[in-house]
Amino acid sequence: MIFIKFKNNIVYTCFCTDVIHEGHLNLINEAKNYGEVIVGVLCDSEMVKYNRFPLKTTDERVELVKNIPNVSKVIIQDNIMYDDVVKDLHPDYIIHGDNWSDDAMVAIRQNIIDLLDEFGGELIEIPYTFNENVLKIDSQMREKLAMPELRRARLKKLLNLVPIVKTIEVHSGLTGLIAEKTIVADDNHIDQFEAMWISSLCDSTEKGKPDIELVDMTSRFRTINDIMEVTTKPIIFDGDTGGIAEHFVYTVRSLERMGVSAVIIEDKIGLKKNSLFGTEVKQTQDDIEHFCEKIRAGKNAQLSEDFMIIARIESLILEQGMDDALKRAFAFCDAGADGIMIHSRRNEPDEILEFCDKFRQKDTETPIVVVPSSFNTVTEDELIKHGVNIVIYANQLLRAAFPAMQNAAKSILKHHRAHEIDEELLSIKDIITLIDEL
Ligand code: SPV
Ligand code: MG
Repeated sequence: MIFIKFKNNIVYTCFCTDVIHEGHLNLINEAKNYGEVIVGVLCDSEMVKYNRFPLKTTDERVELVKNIPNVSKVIIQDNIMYDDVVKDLHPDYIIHGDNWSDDAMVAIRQNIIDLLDEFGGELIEIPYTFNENVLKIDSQMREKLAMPELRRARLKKLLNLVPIVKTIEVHSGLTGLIAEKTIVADDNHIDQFEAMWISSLCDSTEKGKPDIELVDMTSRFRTINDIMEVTTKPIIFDGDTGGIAEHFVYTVRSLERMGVSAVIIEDKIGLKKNSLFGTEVKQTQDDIEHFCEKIRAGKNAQLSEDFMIIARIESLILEQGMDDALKRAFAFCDAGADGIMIHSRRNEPDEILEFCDKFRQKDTETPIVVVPSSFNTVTEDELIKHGVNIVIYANQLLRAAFPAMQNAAKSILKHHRAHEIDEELLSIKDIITLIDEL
């Protein structure tokens, strides 16, 4: 191919990587044939939405790119979509590998094409370098993200990076994969979950057991391990009441060692029942000082800086009133809690939002966690406005699976064959290729 190189042509490409491999070098080599090469480094908060959590800081990633021969300038790209970049730089060319494999990539490609149509310029797509070395580097990056030390620290980092940490319930390797890989993309929006919740309700239900702390810790840790084996996102563990303080300290150590980022314990005592029963069943709230002792014991036992113990307040669930909820929140923070979870089973979010507003009047820092299972009309934007930092979608994957499975079982029984249900099911091809092999 013959290139006519115009000195002032600008060629732009964006990197969202922690390692420069031969694929990137090929791309720059090709780019330099078209003009002056400017590289964008995607900022951390957008990396999280689109790709995966960066292992290096933005500055380190900028430095990495600066050192590539033929790169004349490095900028930080603040949005995964190219609108600002194209308006600011007016690149004559945008160059990209041809690996537009998933919905997110397809949306980005369309965004680039639309912008270049409007502002002038051309998209150059070069064959993506898929060789053993590049694939190995990619899988090493994934493995690193799953290492306990790195995974554990990621929840605290996310709290400073995204407006609200979107957390989805997982109860198995398979649901872990859904949390890890599900991504939505449209014209100007790409998103994915940032963290995973290991719910006591779903972990118990999955085993056909009631949610009364009957599934013991050894079994719950196995669930964690199954999920950890196939994911990299941070984990928030539902620790129920935490048990007695003398046991809770061991739980804290084990969770830390495994790489879990946070445990949430609720201020109930005696036989714990699921909060969504509210006052329909007998449930007893712990007294403030006794629960504070448990928090303190956990914080003393903790060895790493980044593990979080989050105190869950059941006052609204047990109809003890707003003042009681707030009094407990401040006491639990004083005892060392790293966050507060406030729960409600009302259909409207009013009391939760009132709590958040009142809590934030006195405490602007401590992360607030909410679980909008009953008050599910509330949006993430509303929660952000009221100072919420983590939203947990606590049981939706399990609730989605149950009716779908029941429906399939009924259809087979009814028709005495599996043909009628088949088109509602994942195809055989998809199921046998769903799990990546090493
Ligand atoms: C869970 O998911 O197990 C929870 C949240 O604790 S709730 O079921 O709403 O109590
Ligand atoms: Mg629970």
